[in-house]
Amino acid sequence: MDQTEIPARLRKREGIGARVLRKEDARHLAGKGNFVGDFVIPGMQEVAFLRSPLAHATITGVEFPEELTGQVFLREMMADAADIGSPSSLPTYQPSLLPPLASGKVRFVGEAVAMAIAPKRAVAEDLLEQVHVSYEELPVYHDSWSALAAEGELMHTGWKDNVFLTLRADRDFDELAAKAEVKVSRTIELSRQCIVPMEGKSVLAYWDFQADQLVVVSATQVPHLVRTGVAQHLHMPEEAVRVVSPDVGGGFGYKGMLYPEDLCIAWLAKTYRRPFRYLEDRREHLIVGANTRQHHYQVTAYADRTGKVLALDAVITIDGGAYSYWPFFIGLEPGQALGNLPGPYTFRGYRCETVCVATNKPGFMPYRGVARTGVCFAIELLMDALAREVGREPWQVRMENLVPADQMPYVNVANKHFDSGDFPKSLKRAVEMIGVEAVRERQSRGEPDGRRIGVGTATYTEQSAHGTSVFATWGLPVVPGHDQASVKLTADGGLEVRVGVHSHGQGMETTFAQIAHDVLGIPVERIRVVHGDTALTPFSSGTYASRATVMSGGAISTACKELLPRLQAIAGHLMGVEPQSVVLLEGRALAGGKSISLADVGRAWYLTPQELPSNVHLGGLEVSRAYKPKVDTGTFTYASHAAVVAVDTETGHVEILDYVVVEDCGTIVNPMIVEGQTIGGIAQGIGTAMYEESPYDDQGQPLASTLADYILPGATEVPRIRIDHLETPSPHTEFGAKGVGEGGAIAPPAVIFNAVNDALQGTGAAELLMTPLTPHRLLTALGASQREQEGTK
Ligand code: MCN
Repeated sequence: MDQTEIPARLRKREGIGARVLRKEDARHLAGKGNFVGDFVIPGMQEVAFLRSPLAHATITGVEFPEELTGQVFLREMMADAADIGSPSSLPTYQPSLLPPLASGKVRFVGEAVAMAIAPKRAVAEDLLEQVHVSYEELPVYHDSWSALAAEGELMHTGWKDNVFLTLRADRDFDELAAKAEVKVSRTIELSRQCIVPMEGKSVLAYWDFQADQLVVVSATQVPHLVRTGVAQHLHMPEEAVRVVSPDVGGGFGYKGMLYPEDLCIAWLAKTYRRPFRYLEDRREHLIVGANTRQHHYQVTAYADRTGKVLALDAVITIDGGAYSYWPFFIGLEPGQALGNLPGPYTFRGYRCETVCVATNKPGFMPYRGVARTGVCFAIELLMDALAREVGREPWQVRMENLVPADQMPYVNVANKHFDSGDFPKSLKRAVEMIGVEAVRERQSRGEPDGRRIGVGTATYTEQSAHGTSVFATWGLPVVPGHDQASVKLTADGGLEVRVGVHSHGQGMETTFAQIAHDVLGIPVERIRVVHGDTALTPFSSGTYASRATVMSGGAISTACKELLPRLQAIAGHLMGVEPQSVVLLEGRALAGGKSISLADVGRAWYLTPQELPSNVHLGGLEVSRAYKPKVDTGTFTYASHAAVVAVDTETGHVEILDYVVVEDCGTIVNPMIVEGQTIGGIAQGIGTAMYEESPYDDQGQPLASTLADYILPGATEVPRIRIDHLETPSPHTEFGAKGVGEGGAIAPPAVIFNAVNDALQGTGAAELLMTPLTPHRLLTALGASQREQEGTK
C-alpha cells in the first residue's frame, strides 16, 4: 500500500472533508486572543488624530501652543515619509495621492489633519483640543452626480474631471439586442455603508534594538504587503522592517490596505525609536470607514418572449470617495463590477460602461464580495423583473439562462473562465429546499396574520483565488504570483506549517492543518500553523479574494508531498524496509507489520543522526514550496440562495421566515467552517439588504456616526440558515478546492429584495430597488401605489 491508498475513512477523520473543531476557538472563546489592543509595552505612547470637520476645504493655517512641540505632528514635520500613491497603468485612470496627514486640503469629513501623542489616548485627544486649523471651504461633491457636474475646484490636482476611472465593454451588443422581443430596464442602487469588523484599524510600532528593526504590529490581512508598503513609503530597506499581524478581529477587506495611520505610527517609531499605538474607535470607524458598496446601476435586459436573455446593457456608477489606496487601487471595484455583472448566465451580447467617481467621502474599500454583491443585486433583480414581464416564475427564467453543466468549462460574455460546476442543479435544489410551490399555495390562501409572504431566489458565481494574469491587466504595483508555504517535522514528530497569508476568523489554523494531515497523517493537534509575522513566514501577498485555501493550501499540500518521501526514507531505514512500502498514519510510520512513531523519525534526523547511514542526503526535514494553480483566471464557486419573507404592509417590517443555500466550493476542506463562513457572510448580506447605511447630507457630513444611527443586524435578525453542499472539484487546483470566504455576503440583498417584491405583487407597490430595505422605503413604495390609486379614482 502506498500513502495515497490509505483508506479514505481513516484520512477523513481529520483530513480534507472532516468536520474538525476550530483550533483557534479555544483561545477566542476563553477571551485569550492577542489583539493589538492587548499589547502592553513599557513607555508606549498612544496616538490620537485630529480629523477634518469639513468635506472639502483648503487648509489655510494650523496653530498650536509652542509647548506642544514634540507632542503634536503635522504633515510637514514628516518630510521623510511619502504620500500613499495608488498607481495603475490603465490608460483612463487618474491616480490620487493620499498624504499620511492632510496637507494643503482636506477631501472628506474625518480625514486626519494632525496627530498627538501622550501616555493615554484621552490625554492625546485633549492635546488636540488646542490645535486650531483654519479652513476655506470648497464646493462639496457629496455624491457621484454633483462630482460629475463639478464646476469648481476638482477633487485632485492635475485631474481633468472628477472621475477615477471609466471602463467599457462591448461584445456583440447591437446585433443581439436588435433580435430581442422584450426589453426590461431598471435603475437599481446600493447605499454606502461601512464594513464594521469587531476590531477597528489598529497599529502599534516600536524599534527592536536587538534586531535593529522597525516592528509594526498591525491588524492587517496582508502583513507582507504592509511590510513592503511601510518600507517603500518610509524609504527604509525592507529587511529593516518586520510586520506582525497578531489576532485580528475581522478584516473583510477593510484591513487589506496600507493606511495613513499605519504610516504615521511607523514613522513615529522609526523617528523616535519608542513604542507608539493607535486604536481606531467605533465613531472613527463609522465616519472614516464609511466606504463601501455604493453602486448605481442603469440596466436593461434584452430577451425573447420566454425570458431567454440575449443581451445586457448597463451603466454602472460607483461613488468611489476621495482616495484610491495602495496596493489595491480603486479600479478593482469598477473592474470587478464590469467583469461580474453578467453573472452565471449564457447571454452573448454585453455592453457596459462603469464610471468610478471621486467624491468627498472616505475612499472606497473592497468589502467581502467586492462589487459582486452589487452586480448580483442588479442582475438578479433584473431577472425577476424580466420574469414578471414575460409572466413566468422567476426561478424558471433564471434556470433557462444559467450556463448548463454540460457546457463547462465555459467562458462567458465578460471573459470569465468558469472552471466547473452545475449551476442549474444548485438552483433546482434551492427551489426544492425552500418549497416554492408550497409558498405559491400559501400565497393564494393568504396569511392568518394579514402579512404578505414572498419567495426570492438568486444564483451567483464567486470568482476566487484569481491570480497573476487577472491582476496584471489592472496594472497594479503589486500583482499576486505564487504563494509559499514551508513545512517542518519537529524532532518529536510534530509539524510546523508556515504561511504568509493571515487568518483572522477564517479558521485556517485548523483547515491548513487538515490539508497537511491529509498528506502526512500527522494528527491535527500536532500540526501548528504559523502565520502573521514577516520574520517567521514566507512571502505571500496575503488574505483577500478568497484565495488562501487554493493558494496557501496548495503550497502546503505540495510541500508536504515533497516532505513525505524524506520521512519514508528515514522510517524505512529505521525499520529495515523499503521506503516505498512505508505509509504514514496517525503520527506513525507503518510497513509490513512494523511501526515506529514520527518522533523516532524526527529524533533520528535531528538528534541521533548516527542511526542513519552517513551518506543519507535528503535535503532535510523542512521543505518550502511555491504554488499557484495551473490556470490563474480564478476558481468559480457558485451558489443559489432562496428565502421566504413575510412583509407587514402596515408597519413596513420584513421578517425572513426561511433561508436556504446550495453552494459548491469544489472540494471542501472543512464543511463546518464553510458553513460558518457562509452564515457569517449572509449575516453581513442581511445588513446590506435591510439595515446598514451611511447617509451623507449635501455638505458631505456623515449622518450615521454611532451604532444608534448605523444599524447592524443582530442575532434576532439572522434566521436559521439551511445549507446544502454540492462538491465539484476545480480541475485547476491542487486538491480541487475553490475559495468560499466571500460567497455568503453576495446574494442576500438580491434574494431578500426579490422575495419582498414578490410578496408585494398585487398591491400596486412600486418595486423596491435600493438598499437598505428600511420600513420607511417599504412604506413609501406602498404609499406610491396608494397615491396612484387615489389619483386614478
Ligand atoms: N474552506 C474550506 N473548503 C473550501 C474553501 C475554503 O474548508 N473549499 C475554508 C478555508 O480553509 C478557510 C475558510 O474556508 O478556513 C475561507 O477560505 P477561503 O475561501 O480560501 O478564503 P480566505 O481564507 O482567503 O479568506 C478571505 C475571505 C475574504 S476575501 C473575506 S473578505 C473574508 C472571509 O474570507 N473575511 C473574513 N471570511 C472572513 N471570515 C472572518 N471570520 N473574518 C473575516 O474578516
